[in-house]
Amino acid sequence: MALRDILILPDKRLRQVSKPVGKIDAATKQLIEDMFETMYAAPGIGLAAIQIGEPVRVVTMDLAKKDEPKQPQVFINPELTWSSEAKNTHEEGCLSIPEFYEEVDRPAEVKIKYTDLQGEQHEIAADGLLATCIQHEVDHLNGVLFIDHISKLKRDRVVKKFTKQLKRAE
Ligand code: GNR
Ligand code: NI
Repeated sequence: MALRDILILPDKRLRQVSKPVGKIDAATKQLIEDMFETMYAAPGIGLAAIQIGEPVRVVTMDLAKKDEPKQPQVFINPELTWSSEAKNTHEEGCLSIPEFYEEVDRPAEVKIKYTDLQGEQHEIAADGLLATCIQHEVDHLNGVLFIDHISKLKRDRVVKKFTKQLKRAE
């Protein structure tokens, strides 16, 4: 297991389109372990592999509340196969954009096709927080960040702030 660094805005790697996973081999399983360790430590409820610099289509998630047992979930090559017309607004945050939160409108319900750790395919329906989170993560796999769904004014402001922070740290 290894705790990995999380890429932070405006890191260009966050804009890469991640590649599908072929075989689920030892390296994939190691990556997934690292992702869980990094996600739980942050802490976050979801993580896309590109957030630790690995441009492959793997997502980890755990939506359990603090007082509940862990519910680790892995989505390999997740695809949205359907999304509802009806929208839902949810306040989102992102481990790659620390301490910035904004309301985002997304389809309220989606269907997701994905492969599990055993290589089995599934298709599930999602609403509520799962629908929000899986859309946020599939966006990461496509190089899209939640700030791309907010107003240009707010987006430009947050990108500028993080760009300044990076320059100060250099
Ligand atoms: O930890 C996270 N919380 C969160 C809250 C609302 C909507 C999406 C998320 S995902 C985020 C972790 C993250 O950055 N995943 O990519
Ligand atoms: Ni994110």
